[in-house]
Amino acid sequence: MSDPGTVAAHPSHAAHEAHHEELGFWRKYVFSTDHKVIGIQYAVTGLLFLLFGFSLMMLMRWNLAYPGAAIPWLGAILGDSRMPGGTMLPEFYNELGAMHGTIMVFLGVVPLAVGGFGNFVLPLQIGAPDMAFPRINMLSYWCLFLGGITMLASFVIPAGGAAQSGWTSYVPLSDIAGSGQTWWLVGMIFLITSSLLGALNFITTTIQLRAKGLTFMRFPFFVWAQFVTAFLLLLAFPPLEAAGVMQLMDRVAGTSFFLPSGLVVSGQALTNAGGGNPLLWQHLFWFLAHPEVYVLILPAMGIVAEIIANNTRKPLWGYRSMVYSLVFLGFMSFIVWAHHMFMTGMGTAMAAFFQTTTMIISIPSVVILTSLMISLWGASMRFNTPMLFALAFLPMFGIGGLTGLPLGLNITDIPLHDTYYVIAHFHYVVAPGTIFGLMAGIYYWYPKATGRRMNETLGKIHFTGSLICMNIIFMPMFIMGLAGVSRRLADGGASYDFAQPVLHWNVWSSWGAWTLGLFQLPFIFNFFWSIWNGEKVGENPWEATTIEWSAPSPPPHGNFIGAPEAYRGPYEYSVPGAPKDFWPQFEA
Ligand code: HEM
Ligand SMILES: [Cu+2]
Repeated sequence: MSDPGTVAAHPSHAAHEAHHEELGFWRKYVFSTDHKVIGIQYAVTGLLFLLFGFSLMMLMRWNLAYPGAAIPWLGAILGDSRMPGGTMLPEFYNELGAMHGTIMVFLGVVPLAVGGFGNFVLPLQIGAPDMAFPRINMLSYWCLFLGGITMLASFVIPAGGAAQSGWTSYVPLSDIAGSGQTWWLVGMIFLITSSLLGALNFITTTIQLRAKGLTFMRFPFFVWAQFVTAFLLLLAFPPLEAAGVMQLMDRVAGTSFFLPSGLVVSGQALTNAGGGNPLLWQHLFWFLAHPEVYVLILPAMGIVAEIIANNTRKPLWGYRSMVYSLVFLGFMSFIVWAHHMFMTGMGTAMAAFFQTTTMIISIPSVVILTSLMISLWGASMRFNTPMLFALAFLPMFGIGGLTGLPLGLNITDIPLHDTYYVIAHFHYVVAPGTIFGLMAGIYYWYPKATGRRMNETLGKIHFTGSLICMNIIFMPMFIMGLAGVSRRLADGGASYDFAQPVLHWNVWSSWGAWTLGLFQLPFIFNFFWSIWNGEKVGENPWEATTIEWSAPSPPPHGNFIGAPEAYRGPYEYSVPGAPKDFWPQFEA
């Protein structure tokens, strides 16, 4: 950071420097190496993909509520290979289902939660001028971009459309599926590469670029959450990258990593060498995908913790135990994966191991959630939009988490496996859970990114509608699942006799989903409108304590005027005897 006095004394030098720093449009906004621009690129890309994944789901919900009923004008657009006469083919439903899952997880939530919030907020919160490796940061965004383009392209390629084998791409089905699966694999390889590059960058940045005085135990909880998330990405993704390459070779190079001997497809024996093991894919997939669920939830938890501390005007209750829980949870998340595989006949000894670790890993989540709830005790809260989303996160994530326990126990998972109960359970975690956390974060840090606040009235309409609709969508799915209705059925169970008494819930769920779509319109409007018309704010509009609020809004290139320093813990609110009700980390 240059001393302002020096600059004033050498105006010509300053002008010279400014001239060199002047970047053209492309370098400044497109191929930028500034973490804030990259963060916004990630966030906008993530939001667009969330919207796209959401649209796929709204189409699916039509067929689930009204199986076989035609949607006339869409039939004309999507063509006879998908919707002949406007009626959805089951193959097309499978395409929508596989791609909704893939897109929401890998192109929606992860880019927004890790790429967007991690990139924009983390360096600011630790008082760093940028990420440790700005060019690698740019590369990781563009890998994501290529992955996204590949996935999108798979919808329009001539032969067969996008992947249809579920976001889990179980073999042997996916090994012998149409060419969309090859595109899916190539896309995933780009997305995984992007995450690995990002993870390395976050870990190095967090350790190396901390402001003076910012010890680990003075980290805002959000920084901890991103730090642990980065380790999960770094250690869990390589097995899936390897597995993806292996599946690709099975499909295009005649190998049989996952193809058993003597496999008969449509009455004909496959000519590959055989000897492969389908269960190997499940192990490699879930070794990533269980930690991945924490990648989806931890950044949201971090955001919620920041917003709760800020709006209760109190320190987080049990900060240390929250941090220890987070780290413990990170370790444990690598030894629970086979709870997704109780149906594979792993035997009682293995099942006992994995159900025990699964019960143990629920403890740190409970500690974190309970600490956040106790933090609310006795507070005089400010109920602004970020806080409302953060508060709603708690019971929604709670429902998602608690309903997961029966799925973690062998004996109860066997009947519940592959039913709508599972869909309800994990959507409570990722939809009203994670998405609410991310929404809270958008409303909270928007003023830092733009210098303006989003409109509160529109925010509250967005919040109220979303909270009600989310529950109308997902509550009935528990009922349907307990009644035994399977997931991944194009007709939502209509062809099963036993499902008839609960089918009407599909109609509820679908109308809830479409109404939820309508309630996103105030958000989309607000997001753009506020860029120009939102209330102008200064550096610290929420009167917060963490370091990002000492930078100008929006922060300039290099972020801070003078290198920031941390003098105390992150949440010194309502300190007895202090002149204000908050004592920022960055004030001497
Ligand atoms: C409110 C928003 C959402 C709604 C209404 C919704 C609805 C659905 C529906 C109807 C299915 C298909 C179930 C089936 O065919 O059996 C599904 C599957 C899936 N969704 Fe969502 N979803 C939403 C948001 C999300 C989010 C945010 C994520 C992830 C971060 C996500 C991840 C998935 C995954 C991974 C699957 C595949 C499940 C499977 O493999 O069986 N969804 N969703
Ligand atoms: Cu799991």
